[in-house]
Amino acid sequence: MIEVDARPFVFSFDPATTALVVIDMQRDFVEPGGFGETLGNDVSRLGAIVPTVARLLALARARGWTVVHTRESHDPTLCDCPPAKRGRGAPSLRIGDVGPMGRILVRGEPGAAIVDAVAPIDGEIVIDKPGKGAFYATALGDVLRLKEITHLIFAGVTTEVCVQTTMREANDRGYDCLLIEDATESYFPDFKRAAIEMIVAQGAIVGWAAPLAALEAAVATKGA
Ligand code: C5J
Repeated sequence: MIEVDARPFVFSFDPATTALVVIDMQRDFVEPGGFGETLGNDVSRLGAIVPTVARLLALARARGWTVVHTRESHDPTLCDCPPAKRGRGAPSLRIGDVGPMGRILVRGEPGAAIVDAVAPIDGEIVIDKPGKGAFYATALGDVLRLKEITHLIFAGVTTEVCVQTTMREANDRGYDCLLIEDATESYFPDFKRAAIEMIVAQGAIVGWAAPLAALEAAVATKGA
């Protein structure tokens, strides 16, 4: 077992039954001209974590851990994008509209791709999800069950939307979840801080949080 110095207490996991889940590190959220920017956000905050997510991926790959990437994305017909989602906010471009990186959040378009520095490699699982949670309307639950995964380590964007939603879904399904706090980001620093506090509150009611250095130190100690 690997024991990570985490909040609110030590997070223990067996790498054989653990997956790293990297949420929505897509150009549409991280780069100028995508969905995040059309909503009026400063995307540079999200771009700043790319090197940390890459370091986390390098650790997982070096140790042979299961790696899952998610992409928030829709069918080109938008049959999986309800008005309750497409109509929200006042973006300059809505989901499905054509922007500088192709149609916003549509599968197969350049903007829906994961940024190069943290892109999936052969053998890694990629889940396209129409919702905020990665378990909703996807095969993620089945994929993890077949691999006998019990613990999930999370990174990606945005902390309080798709990361937190997926952690809550995972917690309800019985997974123990650790969030790598410097490998996740929000357009709103206060929301990131609050989301992490909510996750670890009340004795890890949703899960644990730790910096990447704590995970690296724990792995180095075990030589796992
Ligand atoms: C958002 C996400 N923020 N991946 N999506 O709409 O968090």
